[in-house]
Amino acid sequence: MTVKCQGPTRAKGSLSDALETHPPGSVSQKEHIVSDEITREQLKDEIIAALRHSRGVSLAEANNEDMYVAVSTVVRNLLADKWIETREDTLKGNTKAVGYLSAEYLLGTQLPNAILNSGVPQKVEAAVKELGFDLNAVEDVEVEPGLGNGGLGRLAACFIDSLATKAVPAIGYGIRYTYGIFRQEFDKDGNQVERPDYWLYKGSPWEQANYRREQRVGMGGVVVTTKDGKREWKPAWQFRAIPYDYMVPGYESGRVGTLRLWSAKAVDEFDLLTFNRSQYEDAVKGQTWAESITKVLYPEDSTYVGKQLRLEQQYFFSAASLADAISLFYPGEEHPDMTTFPDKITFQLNDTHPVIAIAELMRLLIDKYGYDWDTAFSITQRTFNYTCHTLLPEALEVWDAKLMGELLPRHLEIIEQISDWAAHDQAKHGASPEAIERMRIYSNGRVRMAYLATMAGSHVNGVAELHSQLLKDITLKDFADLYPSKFTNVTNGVTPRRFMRLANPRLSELVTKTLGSEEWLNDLEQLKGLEKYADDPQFLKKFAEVKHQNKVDFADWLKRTQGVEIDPNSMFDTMIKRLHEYKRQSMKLLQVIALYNQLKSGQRDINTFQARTVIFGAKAAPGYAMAKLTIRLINNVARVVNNDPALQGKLRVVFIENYNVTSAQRIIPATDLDEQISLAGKEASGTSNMKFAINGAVTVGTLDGANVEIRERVGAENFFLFGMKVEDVEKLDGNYNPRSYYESDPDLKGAIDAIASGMFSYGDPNTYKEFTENLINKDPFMALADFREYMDIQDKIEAAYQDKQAWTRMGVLNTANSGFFTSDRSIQDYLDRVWMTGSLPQHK
Ligand code: 26W
Repeated sequence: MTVKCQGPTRAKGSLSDALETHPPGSVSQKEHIVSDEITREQLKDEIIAALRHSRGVSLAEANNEDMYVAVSTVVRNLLADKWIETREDTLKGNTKAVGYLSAEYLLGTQLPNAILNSGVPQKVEAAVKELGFDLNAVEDVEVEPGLGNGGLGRLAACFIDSLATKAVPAIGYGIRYTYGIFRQEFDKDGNQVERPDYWLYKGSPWEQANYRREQRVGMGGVVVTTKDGKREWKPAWQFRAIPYDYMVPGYESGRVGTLRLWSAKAVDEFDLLTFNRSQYEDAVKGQTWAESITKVLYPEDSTYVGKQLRLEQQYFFSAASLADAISLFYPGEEHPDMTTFPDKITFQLNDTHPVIAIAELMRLLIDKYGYDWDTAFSITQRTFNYTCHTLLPEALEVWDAKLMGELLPRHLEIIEQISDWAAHDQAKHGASPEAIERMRIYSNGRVRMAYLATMAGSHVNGVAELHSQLLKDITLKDFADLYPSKFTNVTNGVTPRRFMRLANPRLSELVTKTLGSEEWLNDLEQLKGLEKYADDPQFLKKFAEVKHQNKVDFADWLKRTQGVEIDPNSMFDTMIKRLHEYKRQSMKLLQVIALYNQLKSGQRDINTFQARTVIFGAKAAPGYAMAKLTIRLINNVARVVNNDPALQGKLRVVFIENYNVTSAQRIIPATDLDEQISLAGKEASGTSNMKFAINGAVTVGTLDGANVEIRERVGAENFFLFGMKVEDVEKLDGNYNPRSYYESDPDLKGAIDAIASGMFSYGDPNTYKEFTENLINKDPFMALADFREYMDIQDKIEAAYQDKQAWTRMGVLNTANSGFFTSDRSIQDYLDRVWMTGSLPQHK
């Protein structure tokens, strides 16, 4: 019995006229991927068949794991037709497609999202129920693919969801790491312990190895000059690049996009000759070496590590993706007309990690397809766009030319030529010799990937207005002065399907009831319609009830998963993000310890104190010592504070173990106050801030990244602002004496002295010496300078929280005015400002 999916309706009108009337990104009419005619009976039959055929078990024998695979298989099959149709449309090339190149995708669990975007969530849930299973328990079986570190990886996942939902012809390209971001455990002393994340332990029903599209990627070797004077690269090693395809179902667009993740394998897996010479290990050396390329994700998320394997990973997926795109749009053509390539597909470089793709396309155009340098370069420039996600100098990738020359000798040659071309072009545009020197892509044995992307691409964008401005004013100033129209901004966004509809069904239901339809889910600005209910006591009551029930759920989950008790009637004050000094988890900790000291000393009355639960979630890069010491301190402050009877449980600190997308989906809907307290000018954008605002939490934050735009849109009166602005930081930079703040602020001194006294280390004064010394003597991100204002704003917050209705009103106005922060709007901005602009931006 085949389930009929909505036939290829668009077959009638050609894609072009469809797109004429519906420019890219505008979905004509709502279209479910799976036809509504499907019945629960049909779904039940399909699931039972999948249990028998793909799991070899009867319904009676089946457990949640069997059901997870069976339901996943059935939903995949329901999406298959639209997947094939979408792919065909994408390749018709009537409209330019988008290739999103990202070394990271933090996807989160797939089954709930696929069921939602299939368009028949209720029927699937009912079918599973009638088969005697609880869909939530079945969904909990799934291990999320942790193929990313943090913001950048999750943004890529939100973007491919929005590309499919807005029916933009697109392909996401990345790496299928066998081991994703490490699983974090805390040992008995509260230290972070990294465990391997073998997420493919039981395979994944969501990936499909697509051997027909495997590619070959070379590395190492030498470059020779052919008899006709051409340069030719002779790689020493060849690797198989196996694409694993993932469905990316759009929401109500009737489209299913593709995420193609590359996995490395040896060309000849096994060297029998060596084996027969009983050198067994050597016989498989090739295989293990090859597979090591895509074995594990680098767990650094803002500190560049110039390791060869990292460059191998970057080149491997960039080269495989380019070869795949060319063979997709010029199937079987030996001599494709590559001058049309930039009109068929435009590539977005997700930070500098895939920028080597620029040199790879130049190599293909010159060495393989025989184009002259200038033609090759203009094609390349029109093909690539670069998004920068950071402001930290230590996060900018600068490769050692020697290392790059050994692995990619031909690419280094080409980059040297681009570097010379750039210097020449900059001189032509009136740059001073000093500026040209500063802008050098390749000099002193170093290759600056951000500069290569800026000069060899057509657009450069930051990820929030403040960030994009700082890129033009500081990080890439010389380039912005010369090529102003190359620079633009696209403020980040998040998908409301996962971070509202799936994470917060209660709020989603209230919003749908109040607005009268679910259209807000792919037109999030409609949330504005809630504004008029901000003073409606009934609505406020329901809104507060939703938040409270979410807090009860979260408390249950925390009890179940970590055995920790928290009080849903306390204020849930959350800080979830990677552990990094610029994000200033340390300042949050100092505030908690100061509170503790004040409550212990009676300086603050425990009886009137607003009960508060401080929730942390954060992984630290394994090599980042200060970050790991901070994690240990947070866990030990929690141990002391939570077990101090004097506090009557009114101040509790919780550290969520192994913070990831799944736990974010549980914490965010349950949060009252969200902490976005980075030093102004350091957080490029932030995206958790957007997720919290959409889910009705109120933010305490600095004027940094997208906090600025969130505050502008939700209203200054619904945002707790504190701290130095970028210009204050610049003024203080260079003559900052943190010790003076330590000595002049008793709360601050008390908190730091408590740490140094051994209060959180069983009396040992040395455990956190590095931490306290670093703060008092260096404090690179000025936590001490912003501490007082932070303490004061927290007092205002405590007072504000007393008035539940007023607080709820602020939550409603955050939700109502956060429609802008949908990733659908970000994608539309990329379409308008970067991808569909057709021509190269004209320079003066
Ligand atoms: C080379 C090591 C490395 C690895 C990852 C350097 C930098 C990165 C990422 C760019 C770091 C990252 O995730 N940046 C975050 O990107 C988010 C999405 O744009 C922003 O919202 C965050 O502010 C930014 O820190």
